[in-house]
Amino acid sequence: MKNIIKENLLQLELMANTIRQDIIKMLLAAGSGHSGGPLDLADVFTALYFNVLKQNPKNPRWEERDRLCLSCGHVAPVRYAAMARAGYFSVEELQTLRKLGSPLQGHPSFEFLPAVENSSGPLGQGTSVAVGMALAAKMKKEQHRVYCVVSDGEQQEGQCWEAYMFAGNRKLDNLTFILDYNNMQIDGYVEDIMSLKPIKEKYESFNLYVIEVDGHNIQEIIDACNLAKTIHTKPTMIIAHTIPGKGVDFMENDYRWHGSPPNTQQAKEALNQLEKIRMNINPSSKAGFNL
Ligand SMILES: Cc1ncc(C[n+]2csc(CCOP(=O)(O)OP(=O)(O)O)c2C)c(N)n1
Ligand SMILES: [Mg+2]
Repeated sequence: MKNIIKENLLQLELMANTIRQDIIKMLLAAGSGHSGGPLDLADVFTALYFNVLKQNPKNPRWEERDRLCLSCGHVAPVRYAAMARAGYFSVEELQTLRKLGSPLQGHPSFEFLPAVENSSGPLGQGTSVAVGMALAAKMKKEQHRVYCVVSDGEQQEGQCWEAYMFAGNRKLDNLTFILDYNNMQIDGYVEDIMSLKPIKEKYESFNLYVIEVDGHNIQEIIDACNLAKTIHTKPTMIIAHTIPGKGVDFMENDYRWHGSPPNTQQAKEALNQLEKIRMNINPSSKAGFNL
């Protein structure tokens, strides 16, 4: 696959870092919410919103847009931060996360923010919504693609497998799932609670085309999304191997950060660490932040 220009890749890596910083600030302001999953999905959402998706942030319901469903709704902060940075709404609005009446509900609400495509929170449901959208596009001979981000703990929901079975059966090759394979769920490690292995073979037996990527390598994520467009007669599942809490050492690989926000001191430390990472990506790009 063709490499995207190195400078562009650098910009995307900086964007993922900015989104991680946004997530920390949002969670601090909200005083509740999920840290681990959103932080690890920053690279996936950067790839989607800043390279992959056909979209128009100023006209979010543009008919020809690609649809991005989020099935594991609790990781909403990463989607909101990516949307704000892409121009769907102001970055300042991120501070209203989880506030009464805000478009940025704790779990995405189509009613409050139609640009999210689907309301989600109950795990599993988004997979069926995405399959329905992909089927509808086929029936109407529309050219847009449907993307759906799912999580590994979510794979324990039977509904996911009904959706995959249907998608494979109907050869929905306009549909790409991305799995956040971070080995973390609400109260422990997926491997200990209910292993998904052998996950690649499971998906393949449901007639999905499977690609495995390093979920923190933006180039690999983009390449996989492009490869999926060339696969005919099968939906694609991109397994993104990720580290929960990515970028903040005391949050990484610790399931207690699944559903906890940082306090002020932890947020300061997290932002310091992320700022150091930013300086390593590009020393002349200091973001600056205030708490
Ligand atoms: C149907 C349903 N059952 C239970 C829950 C409660 N719940 C919310 S997140 C979560 C853990 C899911 O694992 P994963 O999405 O992999 O967690 P993460 O990687 O974000 O820590 C659970 C059980 C839910 N939202 N929906
Ligand atoms: Mg998980």
